[in-house]
Amino acid sequence: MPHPAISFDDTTRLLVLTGAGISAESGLATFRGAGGLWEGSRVEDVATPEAFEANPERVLRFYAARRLGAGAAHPNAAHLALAEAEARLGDRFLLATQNVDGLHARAGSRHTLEIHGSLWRSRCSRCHAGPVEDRSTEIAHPLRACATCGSLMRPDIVWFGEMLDPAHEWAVRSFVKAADMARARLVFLAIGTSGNVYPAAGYVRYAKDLGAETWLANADEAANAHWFDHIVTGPATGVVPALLSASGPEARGVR
Ligand code: BV8
Repeated sequence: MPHPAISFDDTTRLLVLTGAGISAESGLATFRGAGGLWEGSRVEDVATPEAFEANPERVLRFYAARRLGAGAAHPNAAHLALAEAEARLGDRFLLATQNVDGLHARAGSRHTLEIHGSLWRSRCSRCHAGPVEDRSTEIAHPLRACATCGSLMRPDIVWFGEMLDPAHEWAVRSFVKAADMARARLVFLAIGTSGNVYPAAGYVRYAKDLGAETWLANADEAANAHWFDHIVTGPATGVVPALLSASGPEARGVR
């Protein structure tokens, strides 16, 4: 059975939230579920500021290993479909990703909110100098000192218990509010996320409360599934290009 397509008109706005599942077919592990990252490492040991304080080398090795994997991965058809939808919709499109792998940018997405940060940047754990680009995959000796104050550098990643960048939160909420004020049709599409991690898992409710039509494209159930009007179950590379196929003529050939 063919996957459904979201209908678009000239005023439809699209807010997309992606999670680890969109990168699964690029070969990157998700967090929860069989073979997930949290099976190999406990969140408390590698993805909290306390973990970094207690054992920075273990945390830095975890992220160096993820850079190795992400560096060898390539964007897939779902990443590419989102980049093409952005090119077609322009400022009627906004992508917020929980992923830190950088695959959306490599697929051509230009205006992506990396709400949980990026594997490819590090910042000082004390003086907040940076962030600086970090492509190090050095597992054996992962410690790096800040060039400004000499303290340890840490991944530019939002760990559990840390606030997201207020500018990102503002951008998501403003996009939804602007659609509501303009009485424009807003579609909220979540892709490859289990809906467990807040505040990202709450964006669908915020959008729905302001009138959005909500879609979930996921391989299986999500914890916040009850907020979605439409649930399309399947692999992102099969589902997402079909869902976005009516978002407009090919960007390259737009008349
Ligand atoms: C914060 C680091 C203030 C980067 C991550 C209520 C409100 C606010 C906060 C909280 C709250 N309740 C609890 C909290 C605290 C906490 C939280 O949400 N805890 C959860 C576990 C209950 N939130 C925070 O701490 C946030 N900070 O709000 O600060 C505060 C602080 C304390 C207390 C109150 C307020 C910070 C959250 C960010 C944490 N950092 N990662 C990294 O290492 O990557 S989160 C981590 O989970 C990743 O970023 C990941 O992206 C994210 C979400 O996971 P998913 O992407 O959904 O991945 P998952 O594996 O779970 O699911 C993948 C899905 O894909 C599956 O459903 C699967 O079926 C599907 N799939 C698989 N293959 C495919 C597929 N789908 C399609 N195609 C396929 N091929």
